[in-house]
Amino acid sequence: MTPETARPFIDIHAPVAEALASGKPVVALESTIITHGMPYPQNSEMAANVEKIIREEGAVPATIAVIDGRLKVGLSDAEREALAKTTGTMKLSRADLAFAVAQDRTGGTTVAGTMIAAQLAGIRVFATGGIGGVHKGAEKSFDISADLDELARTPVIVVSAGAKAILDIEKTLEVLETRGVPVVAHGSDIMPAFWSRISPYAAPLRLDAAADIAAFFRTRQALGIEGGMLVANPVPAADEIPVETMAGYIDAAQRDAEAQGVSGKSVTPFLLARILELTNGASLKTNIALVENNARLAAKIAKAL
Ligand code: PSU
Ligand code: MN
Repeated sequence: MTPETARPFIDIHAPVAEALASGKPVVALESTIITHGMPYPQNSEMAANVEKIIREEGAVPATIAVIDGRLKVGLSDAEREALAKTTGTMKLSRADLAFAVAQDRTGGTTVAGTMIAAQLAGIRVFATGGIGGVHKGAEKSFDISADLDELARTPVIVVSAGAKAILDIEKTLEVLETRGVPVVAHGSDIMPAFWSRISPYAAPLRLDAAADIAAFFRTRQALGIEGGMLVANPVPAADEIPVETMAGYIDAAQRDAEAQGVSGKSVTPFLLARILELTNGASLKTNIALVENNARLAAKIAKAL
């Protein structure tokens, strides 16, 4: 599965290699959420828990990261824990994944970076929290996440809770449509908004069963239609923060980012950290709950595939 030229740079963790060889379901997990998305020790607890949930569902987790220049597909507990504690790591997307490998650096992989690694390893399902997308004010800043282009080109199913509500969800949906990325809401007619179960926007497509999502993906591949697919899985009702409550915090965080001149790769981590402060940690609790919820669904899709 892995291209010959890529092999010297990739370490596939033994349980993941074994699962792939014997056709068992594998779910990829990103690591920017560990290195840039949550503080220690919650990042470490979340990462361990999500792996546990995937195993409980009968699939094998593969947390992906670059450690000292090695592209790791699946981490040992010790490696995952060390990564969660390491500060000053890179945030690796399509543009800089190979830079980190060539320069022996360490970094968390974004949705785009993780999709590339998953594809290289032959993993077709990936669970995360929220994808990057079109930022509010993108008509001025041009800040559009590389995650969207990756979804358009790399054949991996990404299970998310939608686009982070710090983004312009409407424009994000427009770009996904233009680039031919199917957006499938799981069990809902409405596009979720990460911390909240609903956004003001209709979901482009809806499927209720993991098996149907797997069948849709297989059909797409059979028809020779390239690229990935975004599954938007609403956060469980018990864990959600209502849209109206989040709106004020998001606006405040946005204003702080502008006032402090935050730009580029730092925007998403800055907003997440600021919202965590503003909500007194409630946003983090919801973030963890939705990632766990996505891991569960991703494992079911991987099994159905
Ligand atoms: N979801 C989270 N926390 C995060 C991210 C997603 O709950 O930190 C990360 C993902 O790795 C995503 C990245 O790919 O943020 C998007 O960053 P940017 O907007 O710079 O492309
Ligand atoms: Mn960006």
